[in-house]
Amino acid sequence: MRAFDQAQYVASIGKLSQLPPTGPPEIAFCGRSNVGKSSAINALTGRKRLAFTSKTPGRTQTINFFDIGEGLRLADLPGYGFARVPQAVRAQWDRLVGGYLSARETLAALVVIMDARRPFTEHDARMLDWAQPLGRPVLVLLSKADKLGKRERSVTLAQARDALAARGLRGEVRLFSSVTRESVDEVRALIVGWADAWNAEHRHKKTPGKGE
Ligand SMILES: Nc1nc2c(ncn2[C@@H]2O[C@H](COP(=O)(O)OP(=O)(O)OP(=O)(O)O)[C@@H](O)[C@H]2O)c(=O)[nH]1
Ligand SMILES: [Mg+2]
Repeated sequence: MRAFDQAQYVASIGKLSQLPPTGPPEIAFCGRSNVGKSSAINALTGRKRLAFTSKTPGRTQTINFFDIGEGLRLADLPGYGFARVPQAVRAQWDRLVGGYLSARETLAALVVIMDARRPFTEHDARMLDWAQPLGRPVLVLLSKADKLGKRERSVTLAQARDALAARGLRGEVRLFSSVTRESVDEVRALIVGWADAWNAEHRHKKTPGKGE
């Protein structure tokens, strides 16, 4: 297993023109504001404050990149669906996140994080409709699963799997908690699998001497 605990901050970008050069396959973490994207990255890397978290929705406004060794990069995306955000900020989100997701050649997979207590909101559905044509594997994490009771857990999980299949998305669903670290090991393994698959598929396509 790759060294998640040796994750390194790479860059924060507020404009597409600032994107770091493509390198390792990237796994993008998207989801509504305050759903726990940055907390999930911290849980996966075993670090408290690698990605900044906050009780105030809309904390992450930039795309933040973190390298896990040489063959994997995580991208923490700004959240969507926060009602009190002015229209100009929303337009900026569309440009930045939409532009990144649709054009980044090294995007290997998407992690779409939803609140396990209120999954598949209208905004989440739009995000998945967005993701579908990208053709990348999708992992839906039902976050804050520590807040669910036993019965709610199985119902939520089954409903989420159905919702994903109904949209024709290739992917996985897991209950997740940054607090109890539920599913952390499994999610690490899924991410590494997608990054390795991406590396295996793209490495042999490289033309020697031309770089990437
Ligand atoms: N109980 C519980 N709380 C969580 C969990 N994950 C995150 N939180 C809390 O939810 C709040 C938001 O977490 P963040 O990780 O900052 O959320 P985010 O999705 O990155 O938010 P934005 O950057 O604003 O889009 C914080 O108060 C976290 O402590 C979890 O698994 N369980
Ligand atoms: Mg965040």
